[in-house]
Amino acid sequence: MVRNTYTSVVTIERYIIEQERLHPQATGALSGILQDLALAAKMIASKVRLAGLVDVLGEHGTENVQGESQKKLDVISNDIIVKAMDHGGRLCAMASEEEEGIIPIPEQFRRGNYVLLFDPLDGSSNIDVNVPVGTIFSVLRRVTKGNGVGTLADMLQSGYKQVAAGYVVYGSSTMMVYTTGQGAHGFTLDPSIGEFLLSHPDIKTPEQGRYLSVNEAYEQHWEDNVRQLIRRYRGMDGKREAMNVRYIGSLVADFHRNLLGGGLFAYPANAKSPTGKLRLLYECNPLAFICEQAGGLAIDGHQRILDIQPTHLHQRSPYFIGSKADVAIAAEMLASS
Ligand code: P6P
Repeated sequence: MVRNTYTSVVTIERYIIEQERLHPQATGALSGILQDLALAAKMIASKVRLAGLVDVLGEHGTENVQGESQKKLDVISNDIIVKAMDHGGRLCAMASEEEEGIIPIPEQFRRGNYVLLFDPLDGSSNIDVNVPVGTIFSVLRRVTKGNGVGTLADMLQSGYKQVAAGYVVYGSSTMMVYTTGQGAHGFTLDPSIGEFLLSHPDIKTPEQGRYLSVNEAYEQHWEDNVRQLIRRYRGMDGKREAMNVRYIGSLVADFHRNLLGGGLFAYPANAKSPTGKLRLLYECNPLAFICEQAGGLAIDGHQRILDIQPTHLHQRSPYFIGSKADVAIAAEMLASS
């Protein structure tokens, strides 16, 4: 555990190296992946910051695999990450919310022993109205032998197998939060020098929180026990005090606020999305890793998110994530379903 013993400025690059030193057997490949992701985050931040000024808004005219119309920034962010990550020699494949299949590492580049899964710009439908959006990433060690291109088997691993995970929130400031299993650490971008600086070492989320983030417009489409659960969080059954509802419709922004302030984000299954809306591999798993490292918990209503054995690259999952005591109520009240 690297304590923030520094009173001076610590850049993300330096912190990553210091964490690497905790593992004498480390080759530096994972550090390289994280440093390249920090570069990609700075590049995306520069685009997002100008979204209102440059004619980047509006439909790109293509649709992604989810059948959603793509904002140009979705495509640009996806391309930025692919181009920042494909030649470092540490990855054998990537997967993105914006692309149907596996993204191979081009033949001309060396391949490594990791795979990267990411949502390049989650919540992008909010860009036009200047609501914070985010990038989410997950890193796994390849499980297939040899040094060929990574395969689906390398991607379809349970979340507890992640070796690193993180997110970037492009909000009032740009922050990158990551974990390699030694705590969750937050870095704030100082755009005047183009550096992510350590601002939130070893984040711990409150045991019980004040914020409830859920889209209650779906109440009529929830199972009855979910309806009862949300009533409990809202203090309507007299069993606990009411939580403050905060829902901005941008997963990374809602998650980040609750991680720091305490609370619960819920995207239950509903009649329209019978397996939930959020994507297991590159949304639910990485944020669950971060949340557990900060002392929180993430479940699908029946089991720990990180224990789910994936079967499809873009599979969805019901999602309850946040302060441990708040998620425990969900585990208890949904277990019977
Ligand atoms: P709803 C954005 O489209 C997103 O994927 C997440 O960022 C966000 O939490 C969720 O969907 C919002 O979904 O159905 O409440 O609009």
